[in-house]
Amino acid sequence: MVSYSQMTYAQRGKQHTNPVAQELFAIMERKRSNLSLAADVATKAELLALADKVGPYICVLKTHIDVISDFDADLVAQLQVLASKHDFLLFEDRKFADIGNTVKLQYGGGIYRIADWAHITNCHVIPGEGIIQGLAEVGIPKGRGLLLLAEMSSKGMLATGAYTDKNIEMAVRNDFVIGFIGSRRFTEERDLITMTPGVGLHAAGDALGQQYRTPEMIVTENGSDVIIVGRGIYGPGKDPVTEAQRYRDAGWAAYEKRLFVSNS
Ligand code: 6AU
Repeated sequence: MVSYSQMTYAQRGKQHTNPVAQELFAIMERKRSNLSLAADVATKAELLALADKVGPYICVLKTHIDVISDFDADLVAQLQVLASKHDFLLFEDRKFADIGNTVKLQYGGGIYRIADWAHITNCHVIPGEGIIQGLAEVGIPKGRGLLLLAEMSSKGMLATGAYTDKNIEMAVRNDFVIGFIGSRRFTEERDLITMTPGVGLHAAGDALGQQYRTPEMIVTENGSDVIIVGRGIYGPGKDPVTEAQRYRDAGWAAYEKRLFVSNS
């Protein structure tokens, strides 16, 4: 059997059944980019400026919308305009972690109305499978997709072993789940996309437990599909456009190397 990591993103998009996954693979192929920007900035103006500058080089813009000090509905409208202009998806990194009934309210309502605009969001499965079912009730009618946090990138993280395995089992049997946050390809049972944070070309980590690995380790060796990069692109003294191009090229080269190595 051919592993999903031996197939091109275009091939995987054509045979996927989830609309968000289809669109993501198509964007990756069109833009030759498996780079997601983690845009962890503090204001609306900074977020919009960064998304507009880096937009041409990414397949996914990842937000933490609750850290924006002057959030308003217009920010979402403008992010949607930028997503169409530059051809990327919106991923709200909300990390839901409550019972099904509560996450339904958090995902669909409140100030942020995440399900109305975020193509992708993510959750911990610590409460059990009801969290996926609650989010799916809101997200499926809107054509959204969910990632499970099967692992984390930080030092001492507790998502390992049997807990990671449970994530995989739940992902396989829930169509709303399009993949994982984690460090590697997790299963061949169906085509689940792995997105990996903790990516850096130079730094080893930060003072608060973040750990970085290179695109080659993550995409070529571990079979992950999307690299998520934040401070490596917009950190102090960096030019975001230059760095985004660098990470886009490194991520794509790592993917092409994976195809070459696994098919030869
Ligand atoms: O590249 P950085 O370290 O500046 O940013 C990494 C981004 C941050 C984190 O909230 C997020 O990735 N993240 C996640 C996600 C995406 O869910 C999981 C994880 O295990 N580690 C991690 O850093 O926005």
